[in-house]
Amino acid sequence: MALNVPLLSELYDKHPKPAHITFQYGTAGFRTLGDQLDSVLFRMGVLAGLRSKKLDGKTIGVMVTASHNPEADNGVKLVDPRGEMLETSWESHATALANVNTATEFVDALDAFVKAVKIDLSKPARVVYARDTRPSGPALVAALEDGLKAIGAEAHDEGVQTTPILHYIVRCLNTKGTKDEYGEPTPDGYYNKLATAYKKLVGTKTTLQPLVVDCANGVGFFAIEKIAPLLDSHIKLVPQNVAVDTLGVLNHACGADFVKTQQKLPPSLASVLKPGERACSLDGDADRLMYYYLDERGQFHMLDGDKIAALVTAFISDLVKGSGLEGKIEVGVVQTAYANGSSTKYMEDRVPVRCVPTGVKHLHHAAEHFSVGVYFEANGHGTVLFSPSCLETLRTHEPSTPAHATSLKHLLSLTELINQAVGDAVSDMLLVEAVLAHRSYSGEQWDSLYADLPNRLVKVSVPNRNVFKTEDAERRLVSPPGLQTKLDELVRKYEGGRTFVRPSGTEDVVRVYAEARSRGHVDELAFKVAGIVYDSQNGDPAKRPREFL
Ligand code: NG1
Ligand code: ZN
Repeated sequence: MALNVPLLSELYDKHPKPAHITFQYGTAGFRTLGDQLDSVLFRMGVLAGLRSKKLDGKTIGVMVTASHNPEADNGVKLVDPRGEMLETSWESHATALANVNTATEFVDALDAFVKAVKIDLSKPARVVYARDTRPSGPALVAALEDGLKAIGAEAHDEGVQTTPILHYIVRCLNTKGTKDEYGEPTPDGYYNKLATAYKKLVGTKTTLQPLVVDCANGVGFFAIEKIAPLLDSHIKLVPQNVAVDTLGVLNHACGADFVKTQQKLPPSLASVLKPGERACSLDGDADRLMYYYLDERGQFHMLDGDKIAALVTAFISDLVKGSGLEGKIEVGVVQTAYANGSSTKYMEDRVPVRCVPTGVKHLHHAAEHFSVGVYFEANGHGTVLFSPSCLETLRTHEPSTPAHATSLKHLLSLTELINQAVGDAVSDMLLVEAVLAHRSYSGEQWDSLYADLPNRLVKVSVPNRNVFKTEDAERRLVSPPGLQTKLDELVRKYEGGRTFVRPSGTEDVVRVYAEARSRGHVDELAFKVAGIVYDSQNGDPAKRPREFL
């Protein structure tokens, strides 16, 4: 069977590539202004079909979202059969296809690709897709559908869904009828699975105070609306920032990224949250989660991905001990260089900890090496993975005391509650709430597990961020030459100082991270480093950002 060249060419011409743009499949797929992505979506439809054919007709997912980015942005990423990110080796194929300039080039590139990776075109292609609430979504989905048609894929539209629900559905579809069956492949299947597991886990524990949930004016609101009634009286969710139909408000002055980067309360919650109360923020596609609370004096305190990881790791470790499985199940933690130094210390005192480069796929793969692998990025994206052998142990273990049996039962509920495919704000929120209920912790008690070192993240615009190359899980620069030595000299002057510089995988900037013992020091350190980075690229002194001086 051959490619349908006339159809591919005809539909290709409906989705011309804007001139002078080079697209790149980065850590979160393609991401840029929504109105520039039409050609990319068409091509990703074709590629998703080919990926499915290559994997013998397994269902591939396509998610149209730009997550926490501004509303005008959009993006697309492919989801592999077990609900994980697209295999790395295909990222460069995606980039290559996105950048060809004519129908002939496109068909030739497809032809060469089909031969090179040995795709049997007679195999079926199955693709399921969804989008977030961005206004550019429907048109981009139409372009995607043309791509799916051009490659002859059987396509299924899940409409507007959170990113984690799409990943969940992909995993369910591909495991249906196998021993790894993951659940009913529908959004309702997802809500029921999570709600049932949550209720089992909290049982008769005292109900916590209502939880304010900032939905970032995005798709997360739909998920909260759907799951809230299924939780009965176990927890009351109070959704805020729910204006999904209002233009211009998605992720604006709200949401997980706002809280993490601004380290403050979304202004819209100022009149909602009272001293002593906790709240959380989702991002625009509901795969990131940030918690926070106001102390008795009304002061804001943030509980980020690192704090979530610490809370969950300690809880799971205790359950493993409590069920008599210590030594048989190893709990480990995976972080990136952005993890707060205090969190790393807290974890290292309890469990093995690994540091990997930024990007969910790195964290996910490293976490798979533990029986229970907890991974969270400081920005609130993360989950907990249970290895197949751990699941087997949990299912077959014979508890020797009633206390062992209770802990075992809780561990089994956790394997149902926690999304095994990808970081999931709704699942993680219920996980946190369950642990808080078990521990009888307030936000303040949770926060006191360790004290964050003051930290600062700064962006620097440079002409070409690709000249920045790193090693040691991005903690050190190897290029431009000599720059790391300058940073080493500088950081030595700050007590508890740590800094690193890396090119962003999702924005055209270089990121500078710094931490130190005091707020004043960390700001000074971060801006000095940013200045050094800017100057190293012969940045125009007249345009040097004032704060870098
Ligand atoms: P980049 O732009 O590569 O720093 C950002 C986040 C990552 C990850 C990706 C994907 C930070 C500092 N970086 O990556 O952790 O979440 O986006 O969305 O938060
Ligand atoms: Zn997101």
